[in-house]
Amino acid sequence: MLTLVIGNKNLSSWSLRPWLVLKHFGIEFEEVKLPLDTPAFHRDIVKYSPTRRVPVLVDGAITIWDSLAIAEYLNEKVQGRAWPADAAARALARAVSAEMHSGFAALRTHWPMKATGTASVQLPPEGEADVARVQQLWHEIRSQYAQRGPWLFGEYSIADAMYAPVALRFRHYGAKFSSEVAAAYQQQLVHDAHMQAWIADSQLEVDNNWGTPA
Ligand SMILES: N[C@@H](CCC(=O)N[C@@H](CS)C(=O)NCC(=O)O)C(=O)O
Repeated sequence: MLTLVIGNKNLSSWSLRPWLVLKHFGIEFEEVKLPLDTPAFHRDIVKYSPTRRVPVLVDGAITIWDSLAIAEYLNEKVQGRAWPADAAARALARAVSAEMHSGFAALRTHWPMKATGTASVQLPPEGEADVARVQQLWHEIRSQYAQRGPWLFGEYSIADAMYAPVALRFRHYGAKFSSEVAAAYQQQLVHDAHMQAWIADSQLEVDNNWGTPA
């Protein structure tokens, strides 16, 4: 049995990614949730992760930290089905996933993920540039792959999980869309049943003050 250690569902964008990959590919797992920025987190994370960060996946004697490394490990568990089947789409899916993993610093800093609620926060120019780049990328790829299905490359892939937290950021901060195609894809990510379950759990955390130090 796999164990995925995650942070608060309302806050932990990196945790959401592998959680969605597990759900979308029907891989059974046990979820362990630690409250970020609390003494309990620092006490318990050392039992699981050498980096003291979430997410971390434990599969028997194997420990995998970092969301993209976990996604790649899960891809092997499903015989490569978590990336697009054709080589050109797969190469592009890997490129945009890596771009998400190592980029968009201004967007991530100024619009931290919140799975619930709304807020109005003005982005600096570099944050606006990140928003524009995400929307351009979504517009171009969705326009190319629309006939294959509703996800970024048609069928669900790791690329969709990598961009899922951005869909929640756009929702929370009320991002304006420059493209209807990009706006429709954001709705696809938000209204996904697994995403809705994550959002419902996030709302329970907020309602119960879960993870807030006493
Ligand atoms: N590159 C890492 C980032 C992981 C990360 O920054 N996790 C944050 C929460 S979303 C964390 O564990 N923070 C706790 C801390 O730094 O004490 C990944 O992709 O998994």
